[in-house]
This record gives sequence, structure tokens and C-alpha cells, in this order.
Amino acid sequence: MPHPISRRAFLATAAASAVQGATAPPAPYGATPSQRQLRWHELETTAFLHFSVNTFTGKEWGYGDEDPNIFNPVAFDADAIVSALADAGMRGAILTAKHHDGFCLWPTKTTDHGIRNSLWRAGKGDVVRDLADSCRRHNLGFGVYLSPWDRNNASYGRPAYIDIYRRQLTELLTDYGPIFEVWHDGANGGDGFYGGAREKRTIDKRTYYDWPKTWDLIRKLQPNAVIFSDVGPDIRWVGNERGIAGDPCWATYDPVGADGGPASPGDVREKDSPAGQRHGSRWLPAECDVSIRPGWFWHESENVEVKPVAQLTRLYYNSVGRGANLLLNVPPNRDGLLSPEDMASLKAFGQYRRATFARNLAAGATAVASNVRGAFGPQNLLDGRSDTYWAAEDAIREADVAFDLGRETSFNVIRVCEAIRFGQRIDAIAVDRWSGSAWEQLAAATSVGPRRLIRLASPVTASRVRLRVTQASASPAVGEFALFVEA
Ligand code: FUL
Repeated sequence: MPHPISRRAFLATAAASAVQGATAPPAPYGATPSQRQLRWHELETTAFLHFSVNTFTGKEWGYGDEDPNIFNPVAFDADAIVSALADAGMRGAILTAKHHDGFCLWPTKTTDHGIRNSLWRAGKGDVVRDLADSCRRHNLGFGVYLSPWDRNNASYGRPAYIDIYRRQLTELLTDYGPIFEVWHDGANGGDGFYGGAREKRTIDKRTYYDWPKTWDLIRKLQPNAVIFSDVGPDIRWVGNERGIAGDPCWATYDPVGADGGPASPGDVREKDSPAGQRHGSRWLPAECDVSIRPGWFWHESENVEVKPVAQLTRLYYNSVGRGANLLLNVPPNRDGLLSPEDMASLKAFGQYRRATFARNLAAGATAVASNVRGAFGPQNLLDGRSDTYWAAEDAIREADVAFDLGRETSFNVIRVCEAIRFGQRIDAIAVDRWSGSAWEQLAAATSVGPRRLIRLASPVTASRVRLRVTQASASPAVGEFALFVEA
């Protein structure tokens, strides 16, 4: 496991200690991210792939009585899908290996309801394998969604099903290489086929799945994978399916159940999830899942309702820009490919991000801070590295850094990132520009955490800019300050 402080920063600190007296990194404040959470924060945007029998029946929730032969994506091409995702800047892809219909997209030994019994590739295909391999070739993480609710399985609702669910997870987490995220959705129980019983089955969300035991199994098989659910343990649902984080959106959170009691997947007080809680005791950052279409699965009638690039861009600022990650669903169609409408939006989204974020316009600035903790100077804000940072001395709660850009510069996007391995320390910031005779406030924001993007209504021009930490609960430690102009 890498040491949280880079060797360069460490040597710089050591040298500074020799000449200026000891300057250790700040002591962590409150909850801090694990290594696996830190890696996840760096992904920013990942893709969801909803693909199953529903793609062919036109439903959103399959009943579990589908003929496996309807699953026949004759032109399925994992590389065509994954290369489009990579081009759009997605750094991971999470596949519905099994949705509520119970149909398995890999040749599982646990049930007959799956691709092994479909016409597709004469029952010899493996969607999970093809996508996992392709993600590796394209340098994307690969993740799995395994629905806890299974409307096909005869044992659903009984203890035997929990064993089947864990065996399915074991197959997925053993046979397909590294998995970056395991996704448990919260929809649970109701009517279904259940091996022909065709009845309604309800379960106790708090006890039926014995989640801690399943999470131990995931830790054992894939220690680097983050686990997502309404309540974590690593990543929390943001509380809506519109792709929008709260403002503020704190990475810290202590979820409670809908009735105020203990929380579990499928049972959380959803209204708390968008914002999290300032000073919550757990590092439990938000993931914003949203579909590029009205539904999660591909439906021909929705080809005309694919979100255009301007809408994807707004979602990016309202999720990633508030310190959450964006999980954008792009469902393959009946051919087993992304439809041209989805491809066009994805492509434009990738172009927008590459052009806008290509170059930090503040990179060459000189930076002067109102307070510096030994060697952790403000120039570290501009070096493009995520492991170096500017820090203030222990007693400081308000501080600023003035940047001299050297020439008049136009920008309309500001990015600020805290050095989150020391916790979420900042409560509020403001950004000013020098008008020629005075500082003028351009924008203010609350939570920063892994990232805050401020998008101004139109570009402003300045040769000097100032970041102000206006409120903090511990001495600020900031990793990045950057300016961009939208393409
Ligand atoms: C929900 C499911 O019920 C939807 O079908 C979809 O998979 C969404 C991402 O999660 O819980």
C-alpha cells in the first residue's frame, strides 16, 4: 500500500524541517477515506451498462419467467461499447451481471436462467468475460451489479437463496480478474415467477441478506473493490436517480433507516443522502447514478429521448463538480451495441471534457498564501499532482492564496480540490478576481472535499485571482486550484 505522502513531498518536508524547524503534515481531521475510496474518487465518471432480457422484452423490471432464447444480441461487441465509453472519459464500467429478473449474463453454475441456455452464441457466450477483458484492454475498471432481488429463483425469500447469491458473487469475483466496484441496488422483494410459484414474497431488509457477511466475502475475494449500496460500506447512493448531488455534498455520513432506526440497503432515510452530514463519523461519499435515457434499459421508443451533450455536461457539474462521482447509464441495444444516438452524445461529452479541461490556465501563476505550514507552500496547488498540497498551520481556520497569472486570462470554470487524505476540513470558500483596484468576489461555495467545480455563467477576465478559505473546521490542506475556459 503506498504511503499517503509522496516521496517528493516527504523529502521536501524533511529538508524544510532541517532549516525551518519541524513541519509535519497536518493531523487528519474527522473521518478519512480508505485507499480504495481514494482510488475511486480519482475515477470521477464511470458508466453503467443495463443489459438483460429486458432489452428484448421492452420492460424495466423483468418478471423472471422469460424464455432465455429471447436474449440474442447477434452483433454484441464489447470493444465497440468500451471504446466509446473510454472516449467519453469514463474510467470504469459496471454491468448488470444479473438484474431483478434473475437472468445471468455469465455461464453461472447456480441457475439455468441465464445465457448458457440462450440461443446467443449457441449458449457458449459470456457477456461478463467479454466486457471485463475489454475494460482491461481499454484501461477501465470493471464492476458488477448483482441484484439481491431475484424474481426467477425458486428459493428467493428463503435462507437457501442467500447461499446462491453468495455463490454468484464468488463466481463473479473469482473468475473475471480485478473488480473495482460491487453494486447492490436497494429494490427488494415483491411479486415474481419464483420457480413457477408466481406469488408475492416479502423479506426483512434488515436481516434477510445478512449483509456484513456478504461484504466480508467481497473483501476476501476483491480487497480493492469498493462496495456500493444505500448505506455503503464504501460508497453511498446519492438518494435520487437524476444524477444530482446535494449542495453541499459532504463525503461524511451516518445513514439511518427510513424510520430513524438502523439503516440497511433498501432502507435509508433518502432525504439525507444527497447532502450527507458535516462531521458525520464515516467517510461515505456519494455516487450519482442516472441514465442517458428515461429508462435504465434500452427501448427503441426512447431513442429520441437520449440526453444531449449540454444535459450531460450539466449533470457532470452537479455531481462530479460537488465532490461525488457520476455513474452514467448507457444501455446496449438489441444488437448488443450502443445506439447511434447514445454514441453521439457520449462522443460530444468526451470532446467537451478533453477540450475544457486540457490545460490549467493558472498553472504558470505565482502563488502567495496568507499562511504556510513549513514546506507545504501554495505552489503545490498548481503542479498538476494529486499527492502534493498547500497547508496552513494548525491554528488557522481562514486563509487565502493570491495567484498572479502574469497576463489577462479568461476563464469560467474554477476547480478546487482538498487534500482529502487529511479529511474534509473546509466548510466554505470564495474566489475573487482583482479588478485593477480591488478584489471582487466571483463565487462562493460550501463543501469542497475531493473536488468542487464552479461554473460561472460566462467567462471573466483577470490577471490576478484569489482563493479564500472563509470557514474551516481544521487548518486547510488543499491539493489543487485550477482555472479553465469552456470549449
Ligand atoms: C434500481 C433498480 O430497481 C433499477 O431497475 C435500476 O437497476 C437502478 C440503477 O437501481 O434499484
